[in-house]
Order: sequence, then C-alpha cells, then structure tokens
Amino acid sequence: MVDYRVEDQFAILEINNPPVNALSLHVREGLLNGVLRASADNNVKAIILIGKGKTFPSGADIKEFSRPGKAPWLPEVGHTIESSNKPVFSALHGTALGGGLEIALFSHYRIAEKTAKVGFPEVHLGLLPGAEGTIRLPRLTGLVIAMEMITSGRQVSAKEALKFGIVDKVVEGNLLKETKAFAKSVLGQPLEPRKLSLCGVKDADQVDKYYEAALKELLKKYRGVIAPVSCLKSIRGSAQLPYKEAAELERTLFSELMSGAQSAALRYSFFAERAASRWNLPNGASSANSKPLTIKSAAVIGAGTMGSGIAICLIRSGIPVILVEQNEKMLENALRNIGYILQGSVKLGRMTVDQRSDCLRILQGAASIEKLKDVDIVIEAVYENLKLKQEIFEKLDKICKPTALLCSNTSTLDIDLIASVTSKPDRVAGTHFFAPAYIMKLLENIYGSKTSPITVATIMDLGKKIGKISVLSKTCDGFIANRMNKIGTEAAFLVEEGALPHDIDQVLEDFGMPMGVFKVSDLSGIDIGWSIRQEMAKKQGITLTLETHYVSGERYSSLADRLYNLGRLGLKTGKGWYRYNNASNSRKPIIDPDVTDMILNHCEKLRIKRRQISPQEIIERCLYATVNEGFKILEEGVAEKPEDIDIVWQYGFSFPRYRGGPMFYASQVGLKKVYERICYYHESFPYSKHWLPSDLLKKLVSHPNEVPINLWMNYTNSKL
Ligand code: TC6
Repeated sequence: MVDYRVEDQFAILEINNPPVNALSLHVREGLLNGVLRASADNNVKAIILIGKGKTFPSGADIKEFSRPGKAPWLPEVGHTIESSNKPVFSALHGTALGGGLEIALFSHYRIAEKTAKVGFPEVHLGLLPGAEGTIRLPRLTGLVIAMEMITSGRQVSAKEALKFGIVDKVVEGNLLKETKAFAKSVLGQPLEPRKLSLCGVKDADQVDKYYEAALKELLKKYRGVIAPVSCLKSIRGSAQLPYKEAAELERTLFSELMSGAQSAALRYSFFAERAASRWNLPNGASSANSKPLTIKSAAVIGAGTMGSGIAICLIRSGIPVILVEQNEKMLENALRNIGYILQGSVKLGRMTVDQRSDCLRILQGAASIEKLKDVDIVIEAVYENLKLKQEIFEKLDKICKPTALLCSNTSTLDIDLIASVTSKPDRVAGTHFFAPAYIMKLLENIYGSKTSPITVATIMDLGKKIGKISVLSKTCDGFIANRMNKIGTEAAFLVEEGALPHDIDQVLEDFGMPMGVFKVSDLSGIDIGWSIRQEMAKKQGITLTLETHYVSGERYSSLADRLYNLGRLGLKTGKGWYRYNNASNSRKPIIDPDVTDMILNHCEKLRIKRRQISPQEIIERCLYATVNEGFKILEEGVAEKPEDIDIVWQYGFSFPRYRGGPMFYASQVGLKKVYERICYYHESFPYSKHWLPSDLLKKLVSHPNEVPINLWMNYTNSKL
C-alpha cells in the first residue's frame, strides 16, 4: 500500500491505495515504517511522500470509522513524520483532503502540482480534522482563513493554497522531479522552523473577536448542525492553548462528534449518494453491465417553469436544446426568462458572460415538434395530464429518429401507460426534475416494464453530466418521491385534531426541515394541491365539498379546499395558511387569526373534538407514515435500496442531511419502536391506509435475517 524506493538519495514513499489513496490501516503502517526506515538509512538525505494514480490521499478511510479501529493512528504517523531527522516533502496532486492534508501539514515542506486542490471536508461528514488539522492550519494561514476553510469544508486551488501559505511551491510537469529539484534547493536548512508544532498562531491575540464573528455566522447558516461549531472551538483552542493541550481538546471534540448521531448520518449519506448512482434492474441489467448512449442534442417540450428549467440544465452542460412551445408568446417569454436566469448566475459569479452567451447560442425555440427528427433525447414537460402526454408521445414516435429516447417529466403518471402509445416502449422513460429544475439537484429517473437497460443507463448518465444526483425508481403512482411523501396529508389531519399550522411548521423546522409544510404549501400555491385533488376526484367520479371527510373509504381533509374557496392561494395572493405583507414585498409568513378561526369553524362543523398535540406526535405522524410507505416502496421494488429513498428526500425535499433521510432516521430511532408506533396509529386511524404496516418492516423487526441485504442499509450500524 506504500511502495518504498530510494532514488538519488531520496526515499520515495508512494501511496498506492486506489481509488483515492485513503489512509487505511495498511497505508498508515506503510507510512510509519517507511519514514522510520528512511530516517535510519544513511544513504537517504530526504523523504518524499507522493500518491500513486490520480491523487495524494483524499483523507482517512471513512469506511474504517464504522468499525473498531487499529493503531497506528494518524497523529502518531504524523508526529513520526515531523520528528524525522530527514526533511520530509509532501508532493501533492489531485485532491489532498482531510487526513491527506494533515499528513502534508506534518511534513516539513509541501509542493503542489498546479491542478491540485487541498481542503478539510470533514465538516461534511459531521467531523473535524482530527489529526491536528485544526491546530496546524491556523499556524500557517492565520485564524480567519483556517476558520473559513475548516468550517465550510471548501477545497482551495494550489494557487490559493500558495497564497494562504499552505504550500511552499506550485509546480507544473513531473511532480516528483519538481519536488526533488525543490528539495535540493532547501537541503541542509534547519528543520526546527518547519515544524508546525513548534510554531505559534500569528494572530492568536485576536482569537476571541474572530471566534465570535464566525460563530454568529455559523449559527445562522448551519442551524442545528453541530460539527461547524466544534471545528471553531478547536481552532480557538489552537490559539489559546499550548500545542499539546490544543491537540487534546481537538481529540475530545473529534471523539464526541464521531460517536454522535449527526456524523453517523452524514457518513452514511456520503456512501448512500454514491450507492444511488449504482442500479440493478430485475432482469439482471445493471450500471455495471449497461453502457449509456451519448447525448449530443436534446429537445424539451413545454416552455413553462419546468420546461424552461430543464432546458437551462441541459444548455449549461453544453447540450444544444430545442425548446418547443405551441404558444408563441409563451415561448418568447420563456426564452427571455432563461436569459434573465442565466444573467442572475453571472451576477452571482456562477458563470461568466461568455459562458452565458455560449448557453444561449445553443438554445433555440420552436413552435412545433416537427423539428425534432434529429435530436437524441426529448424531455416532455407539459402539464400533468395522461391524455395530453400520450398524444405528444404518439407524435414523437412518428417524428423522432428510432434511436431517440423519449422521456416524460411526469411526477406521478405511469410510464407504461405513456410508453404504450409508442412503437418503441424500450426507449421511453421518466425524467422527473424538481422545481426549480435549474437549482434542485435531484433527478428521479423512472423505468417502465419495457424500458431498456441502455435507456436507463443513458438517463442516469445524463443526470450526472448535467450535475444532478440521479436516483432510479420503478414506475408506480407517484414514484419514490411523491408517493412516499405523507407529511402534508398527516399535517392537515393534525390541524383538524388540534394543532395549528404554525405549531407543525415549527416542529418540522426544529427537526431540521428548512421550511415547514404549510409554508411550502403557501409558496407553491394552494391552487396546485387543489387541482390535483379535483383531478383525483374526477377520476373517481366524486364531487368534493367542504364537508367531505372521507373519499372512497379514506380519511380526507378539506381544510386546504376551504382556503382555496376563500381565494387564499398562498404567497402570490398575500394570504394562504399564513398572511404576508405584500405591500412591503415581504415573504415572511405571519400567523393569521382568520386561519385559526377557519380551522375551529371547520372542526365544529365536522364535530371534531380538538385536543392538545405534542411535538413528538407531530414528528411521528408526519415521518413514520412516510417511513412506512418507504418500506412498502422497497417491498414492491419501486426503490432498489433504502439509500435511494434517503437521497431522494435529501435532494428532492431538503430533508436534513445530518439526519440521513427518513429511512436512516427510522433506523436510528429503532425499527421496532417505529413499527410499534405505526401499528398504534393504524389502530387509531383505520381510515388512512398509509398506516397499514408494511410487511417488509414487520419482517425486518421480527425476522431480520430473512430480508435480502439490499433492502437494508449497507453502511450503518442500524438498530433494529
Ligand atoms: C478524515 O480524513 C479524518 C481524518 C482524521 C482522523 C483522525 N474513504 O467520490 P468518488 C470512495 S475524514 C473511503 O466517486 P470522485 C468512494 O466511496 C475524510 N472511501 O470519486 C467511491 O467508492 P465507490 C476526509 C472513499 O473522483 C470512490 O472512493 N476526506 C473515500 O468523484 C470514488 O469516490 C473526505 O471527506 C474515503 N475518504 O471524488 C473526502 N473517499 O466507487 C471524501 C472516496 O465504491 N471523498 N471514497 O462508490 C471525496 O470528497 C471524493 O471522493 C473525492 C473524489 C473528491 C476524493
């Protein structure tokens, strides 16, 4: 894992642990033994640490964090490096991150290849750089830069690292050769001044001021997240305490984080995100054995908010797009709006003026789909109506080339029904973007019973190319995301039973959701949900009234319909579940006593006896109902693994990453406990079928060994 050789009196320790040269046990052993061997070798004048393959170590081996560890630990390796009697040079390329950067900071000199990046991403894993990174970095950069880099996890370029004093030289060309040349130029110079453990923090006298300012920012930016504050405390220690004591404080804070629930969830999320990109179909096809087609051109049908957003995603990635819209005025507006949105990106520094021009150059509008005969993929984004979508797909089937993929941005409709009107159902799939499509990272890809592996591979690959996190779902009503989301339904019932909208929003926000469910509803528009409910009722031949309490034997809440009837459509009308001060253009929700009266009135009419509802019940009702549906989704093979579900929730519904996702959260609460509460709510609310306990969950609780491993999380020490 660490190859040792001597060349020109340099001991070269080449770290070879693909894919990212993580500092696993054998690497740590190899480094330790290599440095000791080189230090004792009279033929060696200096030691060079370098990574084989694409990178210097990108950190500790995160997989080892969930197992009992084994010495030598990273700080021990580091101190052996620093105390070597020969100068140690770290030659950085690729991504020198976390423990990798710490190893470099224990070295006496650091040389970086021009394209290298360095950083401490531990905070994204709910940790701090626990091998003295929080103590050493401030000694090089000063406190402000160290605080910013460590609490944000930001990776900086070699050039910036040079400016900050993290590296001593940036080189181009052959890294090893250049490192040797640099080493020769400093050989013989005293090592003591190069040992960071012997240096002080330059601006230590300012620490309280910097700490307070940074803390204020962090508490605002990362509400509820523990690690950034611990990072900050440890950096403060680096300035206030002697080196050894600061390192002890860092160790304590690191151990607290490592044993906490947030880090467990964030480490799980790291692997879950990567696992979601791997897929298996029931027919044996998989991401490992299916090759994607190359997408060189695309069309988007429908120039509404979704269609325009999808077009932006594609052109931003250099894929030329024809945006089709029958209504010429709407098309004109959409093209103009896309220009404005990209202008906004320029203002935010996310793209240059030239990049914006390049994007707009590859975007063209068209009034009819006749122009689409040559494109590689069509994404239809018209409104959610099966008949309309089928008409479009029937036409596309005749116009497009036989190899073109035909995709629908449906959020609920059965892909098989859409594919059934085409002659090539193997080429049909769902590509469900989330609004606003050019911002939200999730792409929920859907396969039907006839969708081919090539089609699946291509849409999954396309998602990656356009910067999305792609998750695969089998077709069903609502797919993973919308089918599973029971928060809104249960929240409305809770309001009928005794809670108020702002109580529920508060509890959900305290849990970590960026916005409560009623605020979200106001933002997206009360009329959206109303249309969906009307459509559903029409399909079932039912007329909904304000007194409707059951639909087809299922409990129903007409509270939102009452808001609709009052013209309270949410933020856009200045009133919804909350009131808004439109005169001052404020989006801040204000609790409205009229809504409370409306709710009390509704309950009186329906003779619902209100009661006190605890925050615990709000969490259980909103989340456990969702989790129960998640297990049904797994049971039916709609999602292949729990990780897919959790990633959908993190990126589609902004579920707090530090809680892992609803499935991970349930595993942390304990599945037995969750199952028992689901059974209790099923008994209490027999007219809500989402409380009918999932068979898979029941089996996991009673006979876990009989459940296939992919239906349980691979990356956790989950409790049953
Ligand atoms: C630390 O260092 C603490 C130290 C103090 C100790 C006291 N460990 O992301 P990719 C796997 S904490 C284990 O697809 P990229 C990854 O799962 C750590 N495995 O590649 C994937 O496996 P798969 C601080 C790791 O080129 C494969 O490598 N460091 C680790 O898009 C490829 O990964 C970090 O947090 C790891 N550290 O991006 C860095 N890293 O193929 C975390 C990756 O089986 N890593 N794998 O799915 C990254 O940010 C990125 O992987 C990257 C490369 C930027 C290094």
